Amino acid sequence: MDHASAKRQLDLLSIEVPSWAYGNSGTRFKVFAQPGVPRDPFEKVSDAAVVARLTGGVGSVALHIPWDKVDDYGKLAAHAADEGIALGTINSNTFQDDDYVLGSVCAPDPRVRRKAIDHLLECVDIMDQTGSRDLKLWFADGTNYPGQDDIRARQDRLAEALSIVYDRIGDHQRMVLEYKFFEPAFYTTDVPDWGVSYAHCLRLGPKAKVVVDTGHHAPGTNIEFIVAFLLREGKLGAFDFNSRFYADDDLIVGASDPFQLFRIMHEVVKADAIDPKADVAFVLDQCHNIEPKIPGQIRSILNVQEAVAKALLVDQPALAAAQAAGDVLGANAILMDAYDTDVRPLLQEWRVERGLDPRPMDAYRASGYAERIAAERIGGSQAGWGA
Ligand code: PSV
Ligand code: MN
Repeated sequence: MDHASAKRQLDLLSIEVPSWAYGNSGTRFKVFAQPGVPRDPFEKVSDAAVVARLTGGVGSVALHIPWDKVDDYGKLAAHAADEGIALGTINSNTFQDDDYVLGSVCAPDPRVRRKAIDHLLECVDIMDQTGSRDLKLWFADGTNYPGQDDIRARQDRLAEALSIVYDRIGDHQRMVLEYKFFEPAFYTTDVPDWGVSYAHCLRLGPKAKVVVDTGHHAPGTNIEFIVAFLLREGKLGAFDFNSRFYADDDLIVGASDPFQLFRIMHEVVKADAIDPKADVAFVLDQCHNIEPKIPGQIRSILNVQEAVAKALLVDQPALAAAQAAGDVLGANAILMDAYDTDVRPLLQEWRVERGLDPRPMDAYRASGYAERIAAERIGGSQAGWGA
């Protein structure tokens, strides 16, 4: 694709940032506090909007319920609109209550299952107020020991809960079902892989789609294959972008394996799915435990934009011709030529043409925003993972 067309595609790319990336976070060993961290969802939205304004690549911010519960969602949506950002996906939380020790929608106790379903329905009520399209479902459900529970019965319970929620969502809304192969359960996980998510979504209907969280696979999994397959089936609803070295590390997307991110985005570009019309949500799902949060988010957006720009530069007709001719090395070289291109000048040009600073990270440093929030956000309690 030529540079002018690539820039037009970059205009279309809208990434969603997670509210929880701006709060304090850590591992199970320690949560580290940082100065200036938001104390409520309004301040999280303001920080997300800074990332949006500087990068030109962010359209919305995902909320997590109950972490982002507010009395008046209309007020939060108005605040977001004032800041130039929309409220996006509502992430449900069926993993942080003592009742969920044996699972949520798959738990053996019907009372616990009902409680989890009620939470999901409450999330749909919130979506109605925020104008959100997507309900994100990630279940920490599973078992730790062989024989602990009936694997098949748990699938029945899952299917029942999903269909109750599916019946409640509006025609313009969707359920997106995320999979993860282990953790916190270590023997069986009830939605461990894309196949299980896909099978449930297929049965539910067109408003149910699969979420590919890039950190939720076993080492060596070919994620771009999964992406290509789901795109072909029209069942890829969303990405949760992050990167991993070991497990669900939630590190900055593209930090551990930028080539993998490029390969994934190549499949997205080939399916013409950068365009919001394709209804694939590009969401970050990350935490910034040791690095400053807003710059961490800016870096993440730049990484996605760079991967997309490289994917847009793949010479598709030449690639198709080489593939048809069985030219193994020729086809591979065409892909690698695009990956090896330094797209930073192209992205700088793109920003300047859109009235943005060509270097968002420098612009953030120069803005004084970090110093301002550190001075202003005194008192109250800082938002943190799980609060
Ligand atoms: C689970 O690991 C997950 O990826 C889900 O998307 C959650 O919503 C998110 O992390 C935050 O807990
Ligand atoms: Mn996720």
